[in-house]
Amino acid sequence: MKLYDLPPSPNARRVRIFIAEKGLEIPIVPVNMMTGENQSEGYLAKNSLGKMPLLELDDGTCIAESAAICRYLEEMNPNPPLMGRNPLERALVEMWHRRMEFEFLIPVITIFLHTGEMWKDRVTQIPQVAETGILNVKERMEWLDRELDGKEFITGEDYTVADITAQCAFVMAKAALGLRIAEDQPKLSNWFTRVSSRPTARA
Ligand SMILES: N[C@@H](CCC(=O)N[C@@H](CS)C(=O)NCC(=O)O)C(=O)O
Repeated sequence: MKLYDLPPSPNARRVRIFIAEKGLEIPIVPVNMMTGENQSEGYLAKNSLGKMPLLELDDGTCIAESAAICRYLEEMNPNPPLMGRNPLERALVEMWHRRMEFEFLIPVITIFLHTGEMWKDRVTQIPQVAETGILNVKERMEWLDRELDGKEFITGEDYTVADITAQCAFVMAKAALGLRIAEDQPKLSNWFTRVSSRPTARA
């Protein structure tokens, strides 16, 4: 098994953190997007969208999409559980995971695509998309601060894939967009400190 990786990518990072939390050792193959390696015939045969991360199994089966990779690894390595222990927990983790993906990770990546210098020649950048996106993400940060009231982690007591996806979104928001958690959001800020201080956070 090997993981095709794009080191600075938040999607790749969430899978790396997931792997580290599981205590798995999976060989990493870095893919150089800047030289177009992900658009090579060989890579497109593995993932026709040319995106990373991608998990290739020993029989050659390729699993793209971070959430699908995490699902496979969870099923194959149930401990520690990162996607819930029973039907209800699994549904609630998925609910929060999707919220973290749709409300934070995808918007943050979209803002970066519409503002980042490196995307200038690859994407038609529309400043208004970024402006609206920033306002929406800020609003969602206020929402999440309220939602974290009385909770250790996004879904409750347990650290899950929802936290992993959210922490990757917040790291990117800060590093690439300068979008920080506001001072009057202590619950969100404390949660971020908690997840960032886990040994796997730099995976
Ligand atoms: N929905 C996919 C998104 C994967 C994705 O967009 N990866 C980006 C990096 S964050 C990528 O590989 N971009 C390369 C490109 O667009 O050329 C997932 O969850 O894994």
